[in-house]
Amino acid sequence: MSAIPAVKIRSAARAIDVARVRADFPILETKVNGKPLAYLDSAASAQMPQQVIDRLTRYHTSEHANIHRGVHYLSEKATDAYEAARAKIRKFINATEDREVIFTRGTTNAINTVAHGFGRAFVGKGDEILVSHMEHHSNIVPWQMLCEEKGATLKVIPIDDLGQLVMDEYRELLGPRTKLVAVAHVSNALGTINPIKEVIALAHAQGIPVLVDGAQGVPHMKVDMQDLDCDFYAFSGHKMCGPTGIGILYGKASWLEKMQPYEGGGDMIMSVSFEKTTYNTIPYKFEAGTPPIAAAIGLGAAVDYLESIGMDAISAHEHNLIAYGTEALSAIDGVRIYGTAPHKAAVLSFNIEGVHAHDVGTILNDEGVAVRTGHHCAQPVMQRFGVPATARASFYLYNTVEEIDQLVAAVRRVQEIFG
Ligand code: C6P
Repeated sequence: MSAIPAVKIRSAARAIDVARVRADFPILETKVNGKPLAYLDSAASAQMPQQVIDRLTRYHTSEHANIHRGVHYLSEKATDAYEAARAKIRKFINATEDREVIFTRGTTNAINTVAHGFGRAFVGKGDEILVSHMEHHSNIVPWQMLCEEKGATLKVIPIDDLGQLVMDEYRELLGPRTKLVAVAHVSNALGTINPIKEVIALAHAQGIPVLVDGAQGVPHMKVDMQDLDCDFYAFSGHKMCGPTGIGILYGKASWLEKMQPYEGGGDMIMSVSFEKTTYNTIPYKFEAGTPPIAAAIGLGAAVDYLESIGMDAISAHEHNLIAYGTEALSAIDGVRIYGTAPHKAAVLSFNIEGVHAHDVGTILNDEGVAVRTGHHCAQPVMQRFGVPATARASFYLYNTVEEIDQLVAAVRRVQEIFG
């Protein structure tokens, strides 16, 4: 039994039957050092349910061929499955049209596609790109590279001590030189859920487009492209129960039409001669070469799976876990939590006084608890809070209060060892 009673489900969403969900994830039966695995690292990569693994197997055993290239049976089957996955994802994020959904290798590749395609066309000397202090490196470095190339400037929206965007400063930073705002929906290092709709509306009021890094958003909450009205939204399959090597760039068709392709090669062309090449229509203009077909189909299956559980139910479950985990870890002397915004996703970044985060991670692993340690590819966040690294526990639909108890016991064990 757990020491602290579970926090009440905050919404009317139906509760998750966690035992049933866990039965879909055979990997969660893993034992580490003879102890049950508590997998608390889904912000890095979530696990795949058997339904997704089975879909991948079915593709590989009975549907595999290259797509958009052959008229033969298997090629048509693979093409249909690939395009059906695109349509599922379109519906899942409520984009207007399938052609606004581009398959990429992941969030990083999606953001680079915009930095290259949008940046080359619309950013020039003296222009500004606005990011926030809580961004993942994938939403900093591509813009830095672009600014260097174009003689533009990268501006940074500050964050406060709770890990929230300072919205007044954001308003001040927006101006006639701002060509794009690029902000995370949810911080991977702090868990803060940003007021992304307001961020977008404020930029749009000045005619500035917005890219949302949704790597930690889509897996955990219902997102609606038409409601958010963002211009671009990027996310990764492997953080939402799908395979690695696949991600999505959502873009408004009006922008995608005007952007240059990121890579040249097969499938992104309409015609090629030595004199001139013309490009394919969207989304294919941005899908050069043979894409990760199996992974795209697997991501479609992951969307089916998440929908079968219900995104509201997943958010409510995670809310319970973060509330429970925050209370439990805060109660331990010598533990400091980073990211204490009231509106948070299921990410708990912490340090134990006098112990390096890597040592924490190693001892937690001895106790069967998997967390990520380090700077979480968000070094500016670490600098903001004056630490080199943190240990980060992150929760998903299959995690339990008992696993958080296992984390808490393991944290106490670290303190005993270093005591
Ligand atoms: N964050 C984490 O442990 P890729 O690697 O392209 O699938 O996703 C990059 C990325 C971009 N933005 C955010 C907010 C992210 O969290 C990530 C990935 C992982 O936090 C691995 S570094």
